[in-house]
Amino acid sequence: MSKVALITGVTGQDGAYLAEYLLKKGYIVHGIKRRASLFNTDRIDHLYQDPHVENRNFILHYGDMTDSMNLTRIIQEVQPDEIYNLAAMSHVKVSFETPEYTGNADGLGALRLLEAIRLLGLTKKTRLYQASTSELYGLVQEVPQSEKTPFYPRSPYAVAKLYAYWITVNYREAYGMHASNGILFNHESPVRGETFVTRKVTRALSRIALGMQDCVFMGNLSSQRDWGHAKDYIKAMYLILQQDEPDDYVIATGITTSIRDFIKMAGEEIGLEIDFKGEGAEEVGILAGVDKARYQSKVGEMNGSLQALMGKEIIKVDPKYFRPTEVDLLIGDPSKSMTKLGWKPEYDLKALIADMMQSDIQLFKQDEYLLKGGFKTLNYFE
Ligand code: NDP
Ligand code: GDR
Repeated sequence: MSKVALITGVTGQDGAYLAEYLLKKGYIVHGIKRRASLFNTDRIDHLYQDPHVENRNFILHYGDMTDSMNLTRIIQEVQPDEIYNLAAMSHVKVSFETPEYTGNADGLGALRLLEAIRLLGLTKKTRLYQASTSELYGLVQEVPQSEKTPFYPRSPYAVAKLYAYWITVNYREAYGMHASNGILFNHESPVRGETFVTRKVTRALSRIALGMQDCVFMGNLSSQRDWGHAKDYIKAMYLILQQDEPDDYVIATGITTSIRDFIKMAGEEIGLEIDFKGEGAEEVGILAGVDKARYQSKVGEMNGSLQALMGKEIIKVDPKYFRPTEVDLLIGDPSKSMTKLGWKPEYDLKALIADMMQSDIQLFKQDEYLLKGGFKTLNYFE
């Protein structure tokens, strides 16, 4: 008998990779997607199965983390062996603008799932994975951050996730549920949301390299993050639910890098040399040179627009991207997950950047073609 998994947030970065991974393992995968006025299934379209065909193993349900009745009904129908709660308003900066909604979806949303499992009498059958986050550590108490490091959340998002973390622990202790937290540090990929910093950079540098854009505005360039590849991190989610006992695990690489250095590395990947000067809101990144051979092998023939940017400011800072309270430094200690789960990441930061840059260069080459043909208007969002 195939195992049955239910993934909330299946249309997101992690949901898409996890759904594909579980399908390959022979699972029947159910996913919850939100109703939107436009299609929002780009990341999972390759997994789509015609609803009129019998014996599907990938099934989508409309739902929302703010709707208890909807979640309870879906869980009753699906009777899942495993629930992966990945749905969230996941943007830290946006959570300052939508704090109540974020608390409802990200905090109470987790409670709604746990309570549904309990009320439906599924506590012995259904295991739950809660997508917890390194944002819980917030204001630096110690580095590297481990399962024992105290939390100090610094945004409405992180405070909501703190509730979700503890309600997961509480249901485990109170009702003996197999409910676990993965405290995942930042993880990225070619399908990372466009407004998170890594993807914003790989998209902007791709457009700059192709002569489609002159400059990009960024926020705090000095914060440091422990970045891994989403493909590696979803495997840890799966492993956490396969353990005999529920528990909480840090998933990280143990290496931290500043936003500034990430930009430099992403530039180097395609042959762009970027030098930074100045401080704070006055800091700029200048296109100091182009390694022509590397550019040619990664991007193609160099065009005049890029030549014209030589010596110019291609990175600028706009304080509108600063956060009211920032998380300055994250470095995770993954020793527990490595020892107990046998988890080990395959991608390092260089390989992650190569994957993202290659994908975005390809994406904007297609855009360039469509723009030239008059089939598209230039339209990008930060
Ligand atoms: P994404 O933002 O890419 O995906 C979030 C998913 O949640 C989307 O499918 C989104 O739907 C869905 N969603 C948002 N609000 C609701 C709602 N009210 N009801 C139902 N679904 C909703 O996030 P990631 O894939 O990057 O992250 C997955 C989870 O892991 C999130 O909970 C995030 O907070 C957490 N996390 C992420 C880390 C990272 O570095 N990526 C690190 C640590 C934790 P739609 O597509 O319609 O917007
Ligand atoms: P984060 O990711 O807040 O760590 O949350 P994000 O990529 O948004 O920011 C990382 C750091 O980069 C700085 N920064 C900018 N950020 C954005 N988005 N845009 C900019 O222009 C910019 N310039 C500098 C930020 O200030 C910050 O310090 C992510 C999300 O996936 C969460 O859901 C998840 O829980 C955590 O990672 C772990």
